[in-house]
Amino acid sequence: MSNQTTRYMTMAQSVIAFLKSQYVERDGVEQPFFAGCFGIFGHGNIAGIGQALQQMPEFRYYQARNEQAMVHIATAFAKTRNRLQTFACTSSIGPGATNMVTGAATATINRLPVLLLPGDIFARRNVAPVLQQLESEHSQDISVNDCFKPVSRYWDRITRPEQILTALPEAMRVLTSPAETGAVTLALPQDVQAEAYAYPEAFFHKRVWRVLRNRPDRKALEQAAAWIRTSQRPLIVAGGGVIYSGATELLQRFVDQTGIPVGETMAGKGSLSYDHPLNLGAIGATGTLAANRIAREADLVIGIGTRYSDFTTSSKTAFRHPHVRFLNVNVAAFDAAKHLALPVVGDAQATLEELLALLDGYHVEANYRSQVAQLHDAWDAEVERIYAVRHQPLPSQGELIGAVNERSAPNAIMVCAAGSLPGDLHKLWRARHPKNYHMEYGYSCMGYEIAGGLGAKMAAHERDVYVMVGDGSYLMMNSEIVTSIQENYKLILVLLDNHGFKSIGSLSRSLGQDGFGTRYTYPRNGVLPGDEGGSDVQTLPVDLAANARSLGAHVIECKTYSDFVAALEQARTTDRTSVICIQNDRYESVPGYESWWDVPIAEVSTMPKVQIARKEWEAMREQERLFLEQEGSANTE
Ligand SMILES: Cc1ncc(C[n+]2csc(CCOP(=O)(O)OP(=O)(O)O)c2C)c(N)n1
Ligand SMILES: [Mg+2]
Repeated sequence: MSNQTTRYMTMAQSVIAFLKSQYVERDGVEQPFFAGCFGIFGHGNIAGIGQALQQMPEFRYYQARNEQAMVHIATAFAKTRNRLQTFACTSSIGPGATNMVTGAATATINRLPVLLLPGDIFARRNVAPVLQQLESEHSQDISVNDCFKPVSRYWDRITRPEQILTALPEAMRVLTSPAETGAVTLALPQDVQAEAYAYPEAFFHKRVWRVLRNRPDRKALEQAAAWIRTSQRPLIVAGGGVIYSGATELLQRFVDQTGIPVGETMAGKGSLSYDHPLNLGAIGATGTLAANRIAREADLVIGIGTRYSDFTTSSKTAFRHPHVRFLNVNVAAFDAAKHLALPVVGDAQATLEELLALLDGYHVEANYRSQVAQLHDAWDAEVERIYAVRHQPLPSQGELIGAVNERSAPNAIMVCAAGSLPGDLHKLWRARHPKNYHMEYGYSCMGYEIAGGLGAKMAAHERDVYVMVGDGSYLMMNSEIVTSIQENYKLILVLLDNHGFKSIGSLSRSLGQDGFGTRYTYPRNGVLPGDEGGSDVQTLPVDLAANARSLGAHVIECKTYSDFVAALEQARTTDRTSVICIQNDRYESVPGYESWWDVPIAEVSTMPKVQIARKEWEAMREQERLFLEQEGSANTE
C-alpha cells in the first residue's frame, strides 16, 4: 500500500472520479457507462456529492424537480440504450432519498440499471437526530435508506471512506450484468461523503466492463431443438430481453426460417415489425385475438427474454393445450425456469444463433402457418376499424392512438406507463422498430410517463419522442416538463383527459363496483359519485392546459379528431416541449380479446353486482394453471 500513488480526496470526489472512468463494451462497441448524474441537493449531499460534481464538471450534473422522476429519467434512458448506459442519481437524506424508492422499484422490476446515491444520516452519530432522521429505539444502525433493500439488486451503506473501494466495483458488476441488473443503492452518510482518504490511483484508471453474451449449455440447446422439431404448434413469446440483447434481426431470421409465430409482451413489443406476417402482436390480458387464439392451442411456448407477468399469461389462463410445454431462453436462470420450463440460460442473440443452426430444415406445417397469416391479417383489419372510429362528441382513445401512430415519424419513440393507455397501445400501436414502443409496464408507475419521455429523448436526440399520458398520471407527476425546457430536450406530450381513471373505472365496473372513486368530480352529499352520477356531475375546476403552459410548455388545446390531427402536425414543427390537450370518452373502450386478468372480488358483499361478478370470477379462477406436470420436461427427461 505504502508505495502506491494515491489521491487524497473526499469519498464523494472518489465516487465521481470512479464513475467517470467506467466504460462498457459489447460486440466491440465501447462507451462510458454513465451519461452523468441527476440530482437534487440538500444538506445530505450538497457538501459531498454536490461539491464533487461542482469540482468535476466533465461529469455532467443535471437538475431534476423530483427525486422519483429523476430515477425514471435514468431508467428510461437505460431502456432506450439497451441497458448499456445510465445515470447516477444523487439525493439528500430523508424525503429526498425515500422519494427515490418508487423509482428504484420501477428500475429493478423492469431489469434496468440505475445507480442511486441517497445521502444518509451521520455515521459519527454524535449530533443525532439530524434533520429528517428516522430514529429507532432498538438500533442506531437504521435509517430510511434501509427501505431501498428490497428494491435494489445491490445495496450498501458506506460508513468509512475506504469502503467505497470495494462497494463501487460490486455496484458496477451488478449494473452491467444483464442477468442481475436493476437499481443499485449506495447510501452515503453525509459526514463520510465529505471525509478525505488517500485512494489508490489505480482505482480511478479507466475500466471497461464487458457485457457478456453468455452461451447456453449445449445439451439444453440440443434438447430445445428436439422439442421444437416435435412440436406441432410452437409459439414464441418475445419479451424485453429480445430487444435489450439486440436480437431483433436474428428473431426475424429465426421466424422466417422456421415459420414459428410471435406474440409480444409489453416490454417485447417491437421485437418484430408489426407487419411481419408471423407477428401476432400483443399477447395476454391486453393481447390481440390473433396471439391469444394461437396461445390457447400452442403445444410449445418458447419464451425469449420474458418474465411471464400475469399480463403476459392472462393470469395463467392463456396457454390451455393439455400438454403444453415451455422452453425459456433467458439470461437469468430465475426467469428461464418459470413454468417448469426447459431452461436455456443464455443471451437471446447468442442462443437464437446456435438454436437456428440446429433447426436447419425445420419448418412448421403449412396449415399452421396459413392459420397464423389469416389471424394476422384479421387483426390488422381490426386495428384499422378501431383507428377509424370517429366517436362523438368526444373522440375515442383508439382513434387518437391511431392518429399518433400514423402521424408520427416511423423512427419516433412513444412512451407510456399507466392507465387505460397501455392496454390499448399494446393492442393497437403499430411498432415499426424495436424502440418505437417504450412501455413501462413492469411497475406501471403513474408518473413515469413524462420523466421517462425525457430519459428516452436524452438517449435518442435524433428521434421525436411522444409521451402518451392520462390526466391522472399527468397530475401525479408533470414536474419534468420544466427539466425538458431547461435542458432543451423537446417532447411531444399527448394528454388524454377523461376526468379521472378510465382504466380503474372500467376495472371497477367489471368487478360490479360502478366506477366508485375513479372520477374527478366534487362530492355529492358527502359521497364521490361513480358511474351512477352519469353526466350530471360537477367537474373540478382544473385547467391542465394552463398548468402545462405555466411550466413553460407550448400548449395546443383541441376538441375534435381533426383538431387533434392538426395539433400533431403543429407539435412536430414546434421547437420546444409541446402539450396537446384533448378530452376523450371515458366509456368508449377497445374490447378485450379472449383474455382474462385475475383481480379478486369480494367473497361476500351486500352489493348484488359484486355477487354476480364474484361468480364469474370463481369460474375463471378454475382455469388458472400451475404447469406442474409436463411430459418430457427438464426434470423428467
Ligand atoms: C403510482 C400509481 N398509483 C396507482 C396506480 C393504479 N392505477 C393504475 S391506472 C390508474 C389511473 C390512471 O389514470 P389516468 O392517468 O387518467 O389514465 P386513464 O385510466 O384515465 O386512462 C391508477 C390509479 C398506479 N398504476 N400507479
Ligand atoms: Mg384519465
